[in-house]
Amino acid sequence: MKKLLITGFDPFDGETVNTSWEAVKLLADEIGPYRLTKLQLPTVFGKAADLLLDAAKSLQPDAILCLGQAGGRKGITPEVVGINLREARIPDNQGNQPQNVPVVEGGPAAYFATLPVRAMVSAMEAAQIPCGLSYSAGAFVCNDVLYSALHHFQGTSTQVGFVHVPFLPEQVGDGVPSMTLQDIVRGLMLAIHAM
Ligand code: PCA
Repeated sequence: MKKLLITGFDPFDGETVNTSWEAVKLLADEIGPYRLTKLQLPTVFGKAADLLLDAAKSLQPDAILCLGQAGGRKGITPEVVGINLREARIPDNQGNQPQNVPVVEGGPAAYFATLPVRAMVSAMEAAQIPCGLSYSAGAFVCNDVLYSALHHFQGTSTQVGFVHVPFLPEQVGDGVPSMTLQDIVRGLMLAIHAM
């Protein structure tokens, strides 16, 4: 079987859960051609990417799919691009709040995700799961991890991608979009099948 390293984040910004990790925990251990290795990452600049790359070094995965929570989004959104920028609106879980600094000193401005993001969206659309491509993963810890992994695996056969998922219904008040954990997990399974 192929090896998929799949990650979610710990709660941040005063939340008690992070949708991304709740979803990872519920995914089957085998999906399509992949055997999954699950890893929780801390919402901390630099540290999250270091832990991911350490895990990848020992696992040697065929693909890396990182998940993060993007409160306010209406659907499951594969990210098209990671940018070489750290710019935080809120502190991370260790109090870091960088402004206008690169993820990788001297690195290119951006990398495109190397997982088939369009096929992943098509598979979810066909099942009427709310979803869509996203052209910005922000400049917080999620983007940090995406850019770092794309930089590290550029030119190798390891495919890298990032998917943001919405809040759960229990995390939001009126007017803020959310998705049930069941729908998020169903969508992610379809997206992984399409990889
Ligand atoms: N979402 C944040 C970091 C951790 C998470 O789940 C982000 O979008 O950068």
